[in-house]
Amino acid sequence: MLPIKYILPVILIVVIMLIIAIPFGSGCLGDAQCITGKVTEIVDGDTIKVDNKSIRFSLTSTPEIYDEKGILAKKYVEKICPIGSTVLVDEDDLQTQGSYGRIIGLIKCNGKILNEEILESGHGEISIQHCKTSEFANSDWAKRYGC
Ligand SMILES: [Ca+2]
Repeated sequence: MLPIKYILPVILIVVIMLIIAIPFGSGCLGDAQCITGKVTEIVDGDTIKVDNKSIRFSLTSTPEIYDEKGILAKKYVEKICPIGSTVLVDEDDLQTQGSYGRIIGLIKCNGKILNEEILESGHGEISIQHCKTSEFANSDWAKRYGC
């Protein structure tokens, strides 16, 4: 048994360690890349750059940028996750081959999942064809939109 005067400091240390560990523990699913970085460019409604690396939103697709709807989708992403925001990229463990040199993943920004937000806002559509090849197909949002 520890002397009573050590119990409080030990409890305090444990609590502080838990507080530090919690944000890291709740990061990514699976074993693929888990990247924390800053948004350096909004390319379009389903692709952004994080520390200059291109990230394609898993399971979602927005119209091309030369289309009016594509521009609106890009503006929406800029609004909810502006350049300079800190994001967490959870690479899709079932699509680590990427897409045209882009990492495919789930992006968390300002407490939101961008993949989900782009669907919920009506700016994008779910990529049904990838439901069988995505780590995130069983997420609540993916199922809600048709996976
Ligand atoms: Ca993952």
